[in-house]
Amino acid sequence: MKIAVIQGPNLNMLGIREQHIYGPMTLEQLHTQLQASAKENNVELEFFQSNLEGELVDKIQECLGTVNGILINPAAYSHTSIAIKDALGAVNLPVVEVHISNIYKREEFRQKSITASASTGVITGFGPFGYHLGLLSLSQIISEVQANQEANKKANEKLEKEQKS
Ligand code: CA2
Repeated sequence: MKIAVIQGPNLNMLGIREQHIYGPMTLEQLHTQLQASAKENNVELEFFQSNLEGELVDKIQECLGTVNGILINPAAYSHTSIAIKDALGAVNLPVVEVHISNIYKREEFRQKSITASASTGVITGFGPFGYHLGLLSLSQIISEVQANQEANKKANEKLEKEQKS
């Protein structure tokens, strides 16, 4: 199973500024930790961070046919980007949106996520641990999707055999 971890604008600044909001962990440290727990669960991760909306859209489009799910923190674009919401909808993959801070406890403009409606679920306010929760839930969802696809395939094969005989 392969998952893309996509990080939006300014997340490359984690641990460097605004530690009172986002904590002391750098993005590199977070990715190293995430990689370790993914490895334990036989999940392959691919990491991507960009400050540019179009690059994030391109990356999401690339996920079609290359990964089984997307773990994304669209950061400030969560509150503004119809382009990212549409890209997430277009690839039609399981998506978990993560926010380090609790966006509902913050300024009014952060309390609405446009991208969230294209996600399977949202995790917000658990700090960097939210990425681990996101990974766990996403791998569970992907396993369920794969099991359903397998069951459908078998049922169709059975039906075809029955129709032929
Ligand atoms: O809580 C989150 O994860 C956010 O997605 C983080 C975004 C913010 O715009 C969202 O409203 C909530 C900000 C990303 C990190 O921004 C930094 C800015 C300066 C220093 C460190 C991080």
